[in-house]
Amino acid sequence: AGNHEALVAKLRGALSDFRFEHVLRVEAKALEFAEHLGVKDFEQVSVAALVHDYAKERSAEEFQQVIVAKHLDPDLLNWGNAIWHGVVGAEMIHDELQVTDEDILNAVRRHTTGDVFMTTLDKIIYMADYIEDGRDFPGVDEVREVTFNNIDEGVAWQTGHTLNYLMAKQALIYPKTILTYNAWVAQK
Ligand code: DGI
Ligand code: FE
Ligand code: FE
Ligand code: FE
Repeated sequence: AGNHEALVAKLRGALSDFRFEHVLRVEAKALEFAEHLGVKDFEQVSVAALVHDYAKERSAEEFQQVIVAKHLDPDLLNWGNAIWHGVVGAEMIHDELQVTDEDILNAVRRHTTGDVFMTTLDKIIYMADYIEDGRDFPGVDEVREVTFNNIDEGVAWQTGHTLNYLMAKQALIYPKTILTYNAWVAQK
């Protein structure tokens, strides 16, 4: 539809070529999942994928301003772009792209850290971002296969591997990342 073309044009203008192309590959993969899972609302999947990294190239100052102005959790100020571009980015997507569908905004908020509770849309965006055709890391073909067989197992795979990767480089772990790990990976 015309809406779709207009949104793609806006994102082409807002993002570097490198990121814009990533976003298009995430959209293609997300639509594959949607069809595979029998999800009806392709338009919702499409918009969520297209906007998911909208804020990724914004400055720290811009994120800090939004956190303060919108009274978001002040602890966010202790984090950086990796955490901000989803959680704070959702506010920019709402205000600047007029995306008001809370299911889409939540999928953006959850796309980096996952969450304890995830909707099918959340899982589709979380996994499409991770295994889109441009991604290349050890195990990517395995996780592609796992995810197409069972998207929940894909979510668990990504959550476990991302936490391992972050710990191996002694990165700061955002608390929600640990909560996602406890919910999806840890033996209960
Ligand atoms: O924006 P993309 O690069 O397409 O993908 P993304 O939003 O899933 O971001 C992935 C990056 O975020 C990846 O390098 C790992 C990082 N990340 C995820 N959880 C955490 C984190 N970084 C830190 N420091 N802490 C986390 O808890
Ligand atoms: Fe992202
Ligand atoms: Fe991701
Ligand atoms: Fe992404």
